[in-house]
Amino acid sequence: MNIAATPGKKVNRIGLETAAYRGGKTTLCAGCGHNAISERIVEAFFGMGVDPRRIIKLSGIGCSSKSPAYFLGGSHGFNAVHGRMPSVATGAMLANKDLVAIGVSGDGDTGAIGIGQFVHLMRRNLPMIYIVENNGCYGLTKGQLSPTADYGSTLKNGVVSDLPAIDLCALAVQLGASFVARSFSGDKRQLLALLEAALSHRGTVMLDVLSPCVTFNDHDGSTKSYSYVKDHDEPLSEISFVPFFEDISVDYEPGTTQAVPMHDGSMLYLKKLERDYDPTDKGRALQVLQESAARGEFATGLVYVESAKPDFLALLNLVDEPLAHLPLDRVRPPRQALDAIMDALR
Ligand SMILES: Cc1ncc(C[n+]2csc(CCOP(=O)(O)OP(=O)(O)O)c2C)c(N)n1
Ligand code: SF4
Ligand SMILES: [Mg+2]
Repeated sequence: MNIAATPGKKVNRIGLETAAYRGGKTTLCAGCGHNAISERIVEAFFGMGVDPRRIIKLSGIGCSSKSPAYFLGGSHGFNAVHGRMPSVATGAMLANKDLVAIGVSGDGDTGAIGIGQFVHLMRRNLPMIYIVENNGCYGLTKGQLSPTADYGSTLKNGVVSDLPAIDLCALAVQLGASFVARSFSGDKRQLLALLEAALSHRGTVMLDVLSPCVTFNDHDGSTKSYSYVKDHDEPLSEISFVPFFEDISVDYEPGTTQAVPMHDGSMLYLKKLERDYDPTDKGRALQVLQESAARGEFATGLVYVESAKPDFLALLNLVDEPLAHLPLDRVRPPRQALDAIMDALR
């Protein structure tokens, strides 16, 4: 893909225009929340000036998992088997730790068939952005209830969800993800700020985005419809993001605004809303998620962050050069070394 900028067009800090961050034309339904998320991904990667050739897009199976085809057309991509994207992401990052990984999954892909893989990804804190486009149903297979469907909510045909919902944010916080956030596909400002901050974080970013399915789950009995989410969105704070390459000094009142330094030197400013919320307090994060869910509300914004936590690749103590770039003689023990091992076992 040619990513050279057209003269006269607005370019980002690495000289690329927005077109270099777009993908193919969407084939999802008009009005699907997933399309709005793809648009914010394009904006965030353009705004942060990430080189598309360094990015790997990953996904599983579902309408949500189709969406990487609609952004970052010049990046690497891997559309994995249903629920198995975390293993592929782990392998890709182990092979080339210089990549920027963004995974897009669905509430079915993550919360049902992929829950085992999800759990281990969260506890490993692999450096990647993991987005769940959460519509409370299996959109691609015509709208069956997914494990994030709220207890008591209904399908269009009246079938009631009679099991408790899995809260993927609570699970991620509890298991060790170092950046956990929830947003809504219809909240452009909050979602963009979270995506930009996600690109500045080193570790697993789990971003649960409520993303209504207009075709199968946008009716009155649903708690993942546009109108329900709009009416029950409880932002934890108002988020402003200042990237490391912009020299902006922000006036903020300590006490009402919390400044969160990011791994790359960017800053996140969180203006506290109704409650006194501190996203570095794990216990409080879990408590707030539980309390808001019990009220039938969605706490949105940055739920939990632990900037200094070592990521999985740091724990493995890999050499600086990406493994995929090492010549064979540096990754394969010489014959003499293998012979010595065999002799020692005789
Ligand atoms: C191994 C396997 N089992 C089941 C399916 C059928 N299937 C395809 S997508 C899907 C669920 C998708 O739901 P979700 O991840 O929430 O994505 P959405 O379409 O809602 O965005 C299922 C069960 C499959 N493709 N492969
Ligand atoms: S079926 Fe639902 S989830 Fe799938 S593209 Fe259409 S609106 Fe989106
Ligand atoms: Mg879904």
